[in-house]
Amino acid sequence: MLTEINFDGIIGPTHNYAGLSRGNVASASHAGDVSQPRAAALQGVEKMRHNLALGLPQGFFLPLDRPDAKWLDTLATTPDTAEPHLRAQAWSASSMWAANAATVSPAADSADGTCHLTVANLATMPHRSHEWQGTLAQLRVAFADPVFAVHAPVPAPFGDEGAANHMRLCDGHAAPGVEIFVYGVGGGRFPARQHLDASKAIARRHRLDPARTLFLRQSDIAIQAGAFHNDVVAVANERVLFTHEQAFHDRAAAHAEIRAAFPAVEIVEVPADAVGLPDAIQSYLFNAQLVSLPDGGGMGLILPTEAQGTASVWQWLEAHVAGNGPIRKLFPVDVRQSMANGGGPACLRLRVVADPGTVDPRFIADEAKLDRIAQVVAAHWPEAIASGDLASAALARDVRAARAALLETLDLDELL
Ligand code: SUG
Repeated sequence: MLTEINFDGIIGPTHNYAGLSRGNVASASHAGDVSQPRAAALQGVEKMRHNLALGLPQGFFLPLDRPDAKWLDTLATTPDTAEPHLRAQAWSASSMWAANAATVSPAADSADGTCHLTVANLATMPHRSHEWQGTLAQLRVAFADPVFAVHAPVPAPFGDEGAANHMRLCDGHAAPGVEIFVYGVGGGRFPARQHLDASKAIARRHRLDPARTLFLRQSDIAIQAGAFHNDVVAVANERVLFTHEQAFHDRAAAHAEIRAAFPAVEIVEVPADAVGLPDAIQSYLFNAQLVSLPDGGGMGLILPTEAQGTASVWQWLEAHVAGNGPIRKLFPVDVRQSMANGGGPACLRLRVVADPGTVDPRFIADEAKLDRIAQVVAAHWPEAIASGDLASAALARDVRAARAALLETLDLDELL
């Protein structure tokens, strides 16, 4: 049966705070902090456990091999000898944010009836620009069944950040949908990481129907306030678009285009005078998983605990739930370690509409497997990493061994 599966990126043993993402307020403000990779990964496992307990199908992706010696080799250096900024870029555990792994178009949207995945090039940020090779290798294993087509990235310099800038409206996940690509235009203080040419290339490659494909410009105000991806200010699920008033460049025109392409849409808009962009971005209100709960339970919002701690945000949400809006239930989850690098619950997952039986079962989670993952993390992930630790050859060996232990436990050592 076709269903939405959320694949979460398991948080890798090199998780650290190097302040690498310009335009990402959390990453910049936590630069130099001591990270807690073990606690971070366990928070991620708990989130998966939580969603599984709600009855939602859950998968996962593995951390990539870091520090990335192969990438440093292309720069004629090594983890031991690299300059500190390159070393930090090689150590980043940023593949945890699976929403940036790929753009996914379900089979129902494509002219060839195939589920298409294009791995993101993440070309704008050096520390993320070398994720795609490892991610592509993994997607090719997980989605090897011929119901899927896994594509290499669009070429740089056309920046593509994957599903974080892509939304889908539909009458049920298995039905044909309207796909919305949101791009930014550069020139401001912070970079626009999703380029229109990249989005259009993906839509062509995925053989989407132009009448059911929209390209909307993200507002400059949102980018400059720190919304480095659209999923920091908007999220969609089935007929519902949950969005901030200032998410799109031309709000009225964007809403009109959306309504014309998908008349059944229900736009749930949070006005700027109820929740300003700074509160929306700091709390990650929109970087939430908007999910259809099983057995007609309506929609739930899996959001970071920071949203509960932000008065304007929580007031708006409680009023919405009390007022019988489409979001019926709120589920705060603790992903603080990821949040401090700008990654909320929605960043940590990639949505794929598929029959779980067509996915390599090694990537599908159940309670027992999550227990095993948690055990490996507890035994092997470093407790803390300070910025000076990245120069340690011993730590580099330990984190490699930690990842290898996880891959072996999951019978995925072919990806070592
Ligand atoms: O690309 N942070 C990530 C956060 C990605 C969030 N994803 C979505 N919004 N979907 C980024 O900016 C911080 C890394 C550092 O500073 O070490 C980082 O890469």
